[in-house]
Amino acid sequence: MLIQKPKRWELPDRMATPEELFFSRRQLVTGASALALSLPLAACGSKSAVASKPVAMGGANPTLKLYPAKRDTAFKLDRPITKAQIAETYNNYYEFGTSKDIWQQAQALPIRPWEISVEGLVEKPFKIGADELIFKMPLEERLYRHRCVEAWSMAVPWTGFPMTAFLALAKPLASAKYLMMQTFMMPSVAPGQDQPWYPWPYVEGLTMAEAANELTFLVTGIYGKPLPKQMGAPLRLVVPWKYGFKSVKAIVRFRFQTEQPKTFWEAVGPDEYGFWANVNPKVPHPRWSQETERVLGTDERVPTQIFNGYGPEVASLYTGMNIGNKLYR
Ligand SMILES: Nc1nc2c(c(=O)[nH]1)N[C@H]1C(S)=C(S)[C@@H](COP(=O)(O)O)O[C@H]1N2
Ligand SMILES: [Mo]
Repeated sequence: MLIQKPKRWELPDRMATPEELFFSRRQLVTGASALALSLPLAACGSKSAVASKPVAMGGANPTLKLYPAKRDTAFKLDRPITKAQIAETYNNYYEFGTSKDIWQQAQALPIRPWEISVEGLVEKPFKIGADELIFKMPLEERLYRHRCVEAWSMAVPWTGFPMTAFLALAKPLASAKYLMMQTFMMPSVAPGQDQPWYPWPYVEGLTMAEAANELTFLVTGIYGKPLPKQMGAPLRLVVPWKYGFKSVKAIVRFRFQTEQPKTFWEAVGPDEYGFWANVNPKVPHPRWSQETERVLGTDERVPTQIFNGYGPEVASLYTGMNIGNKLYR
């Protein structure tokens, strides 16, 4: 490969971590005290305090026998699969801290039992245990690319079930326009949630047409095994044509509604992170280019593709929609 001279926009990830910069900027603007400014840093640095908490083991995993699930060979990659050891130790999960190194902290999350609420505009609202849901759903393995808005990427074998299978169970009404998905709220185990300047709990959303797209996947596993906690166990969303922040982890609530959900990152920085967040190399983030991406586990940068390469499957979702650049932010 070509060794490129770093360009101005080729920020290391720690510089590209959007929200850190966003908050320090905002605090400067509002003239907050040095103490307030030090709080996010202290939270990142308090690893030892977090690590000393007991790790919640939960019960045995009754879904273990479902893995590995059969691979659906329709989903192909243009690059090697990222090594498990790399993908499983380089994570974004702000509930457990703002660094990429939170995989140990995330083990504190108790994931059994785990109740999921299905509510809003559905035939009949219900609650269901994650294990029970997983047993009802048709598990398969899919190879997908993942592109974070911070300009790094990976390619991994997710195990999960199509959102369409979940929709068939949830039975949304025709009046539903959006699907809102929400992460757990448990500040006692997730120290990030003690940081009141974030709009916890983490919320994401899709239009019903996006939710019903064949690529939209609810993930329960990776690398032929149940999902590790740091990657969003017991259940997360994966929408591979959108920036990674759309792929909300550890879901406890699905709500069908008429209003567009106010998402976590939109609430934090509306000029930088929007509802649509479709991958587009031509629309730069306000603070860096999106034209290339660093492939985890390599020294390579590769060109970023429109819709992360999934245009044939999803571009038609957006034709005729007058949402301009917001489509890509
Ligand atoms: N609840 C929750 N979900 C989340 C996040 C988060 O901080 N909290 N980070 C998002 C971002 S920015 C990315 S890139 C992916 C990272 O998924 P991974 O750690 O499995 O690679 O999760 C997304 N889902
Ligand atoms: Mo991300």
